[in-house]
Amino acid sequence: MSKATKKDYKFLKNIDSPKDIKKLTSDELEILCNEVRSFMIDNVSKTGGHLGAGLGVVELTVGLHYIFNTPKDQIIWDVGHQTYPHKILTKRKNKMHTLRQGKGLSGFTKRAESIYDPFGAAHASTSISAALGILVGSEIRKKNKKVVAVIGDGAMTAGMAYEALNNAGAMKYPLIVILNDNDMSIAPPVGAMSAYLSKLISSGPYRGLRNVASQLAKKFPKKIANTAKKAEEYARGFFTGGTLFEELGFYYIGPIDGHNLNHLLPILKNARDHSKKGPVLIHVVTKKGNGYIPAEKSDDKFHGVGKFNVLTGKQNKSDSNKSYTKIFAENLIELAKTDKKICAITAAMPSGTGLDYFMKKFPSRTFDVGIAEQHAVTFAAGLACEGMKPFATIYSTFLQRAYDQVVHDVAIQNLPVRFAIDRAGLVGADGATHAGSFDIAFLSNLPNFITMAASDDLELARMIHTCADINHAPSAFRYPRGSGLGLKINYPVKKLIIGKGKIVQEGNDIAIISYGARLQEVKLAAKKLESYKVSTTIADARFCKPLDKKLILELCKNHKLLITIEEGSIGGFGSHVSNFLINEHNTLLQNTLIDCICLPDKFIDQDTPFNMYSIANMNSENIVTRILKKLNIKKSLTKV
Ligand SMILES: Cc1ncc(C[n+]2csc(CCOP(=O)(O)OP(=O)(O)O)c2C)c(N)n1
Repeated sequence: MSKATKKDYKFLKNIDSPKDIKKLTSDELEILCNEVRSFMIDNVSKTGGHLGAGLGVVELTVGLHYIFNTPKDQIIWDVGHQTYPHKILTKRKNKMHTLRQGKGLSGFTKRAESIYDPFGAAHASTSISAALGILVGSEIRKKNKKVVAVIGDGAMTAGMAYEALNNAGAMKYPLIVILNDNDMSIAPPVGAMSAYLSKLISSGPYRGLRNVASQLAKKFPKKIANTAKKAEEYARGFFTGGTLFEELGFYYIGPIDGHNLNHLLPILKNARDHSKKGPVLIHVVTKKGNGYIPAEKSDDKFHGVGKFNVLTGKQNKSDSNKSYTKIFAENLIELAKTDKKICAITAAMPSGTGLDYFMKKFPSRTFDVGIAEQHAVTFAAGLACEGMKPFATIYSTFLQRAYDQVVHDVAIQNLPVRFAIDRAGLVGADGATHAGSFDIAFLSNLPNFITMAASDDLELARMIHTCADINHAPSAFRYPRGSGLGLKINYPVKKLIIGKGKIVQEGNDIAIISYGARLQEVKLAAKKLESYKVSTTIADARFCKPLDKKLILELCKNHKLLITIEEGSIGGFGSHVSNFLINEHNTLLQNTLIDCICLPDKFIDQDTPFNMYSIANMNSENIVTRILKKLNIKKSLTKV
């Protein structure tokens, strides 16, 4: 339970923007923190969203807005999933009930949403780079602002964070980096960095007010620095603190209890006032889910939740079909039972990708590499060199980050890495940053690659089993977020013939060839078209590469309209089909119209997946309208 009494928002009700926070006394700030927590829990219980991370940074958020002069001074939050308290305190309190919904507040930071969000995020580990760029730009243009990056210990596992630290340490600008160390990513964090941070924390008690002056001695003008030096030496001898960051050129301060405003405020103030000589890293220790017992007690600290009961913390579960993610995990487990070469890689997403199940069965063949998609892909390439059968299991949106590794380390060397691409297509509440829009285009254009998209549960199972046997080339299969159709999967699963699609239904007038999970909407559209006496052939392409040229040719020859559809951007399946027809069978196009339905050339904000596909004009109703228009048939409101 939250510490503040429900609805008793004595101070929060008067807070519109950070300038209102500055009027409060330190005791009142403490109460405000409890109210923010309570308000956030109430809101997220109705909207769902990322709760644990925000609960962990309430004091830090209040402290930052109390000490710094936002929005002139800028706070760059990494990932942005922990910014609900920040949103509440920066003029968005009254919109929190719209969080992650259509036309509502984004679940992450977003420049277009608020002047208090100077940099948009959602993918991890960008904050230090962005903050450094903003600070350098601001110094060159003499804007005289303070810039603070707040990055989690999970996000600190990504290479990009080190590239930024390395650069910032050498540049000597007064960047302030706050490392929010809650010893959690979505799952417990992995790797040597995590162990290093634990060592820093266990090497001494938290530093509080008493050590602040000594900690910042180097930053003070010379006279004061001399006086403070003794204390500083004592402090440094006593604590082992921060060698790695110091070597990178940062002044390390910490570890500090991130829930104790009495410690936080003076340290933030000193960093603000005395950071002229170079970058500072403040190591703050917090507890993910802090102040809400169900979150604190749960394994994932309520990282991401659906709607829930505030009193019990119990989440509303809909009894829907098995998710695609689970189907993937079960099939990979089935394969790995008999094939010891099969192994799986995740970049800090064991539960999101279903590899937590795989890990339980095959711990020595599961690799959580941290938030490190680039490394994940090249690591998988290395495993493939040794005859292993790696399944690099990465959300479509996060695979974007590893594109050079996909091209240079996998495709050019023709290494049989299998890419299991979860969250393909539009994903709903996480919005544009998490949409899996581009992988069809950016993988299918690569020589050597074999690419597939699953239209249902069974097809996904067949693709996993097919991929396990592709030892001569890189391969990829994509599948959407959410539940499958509840189809029964019998083992052994029949494998697919590479490059062969299938006819789902035969018709005479038009043909729709679907690549991936839009197939269900296509079937609905074909049903609706019957009432207009339009008879539809439906094909499931299964493969974008290699294309089933024979099937495409047949469909083209025998129908007056051939439509492709896919849950991805231009440059994907439709482009491959049209290229093939234009380049190799141009004359056929005199008799057959070609139309390619794909995601529009714009980023679609968060909404329900259905509404997002409506905006993209890709639901059955939209497909019908588009086809009737092509056929010059007037659409009647009563018929559809
Ligand atoms: C490039 C990338 N990969 C994966 C994710 C998914 N993801 C979102 S939050 C998160 C954990 C972040 O951990 P940390 O930075 O410690 O923040 P915390 O949630 O613990 O506050 C992950 C892996 C992401 N946002 N971006």
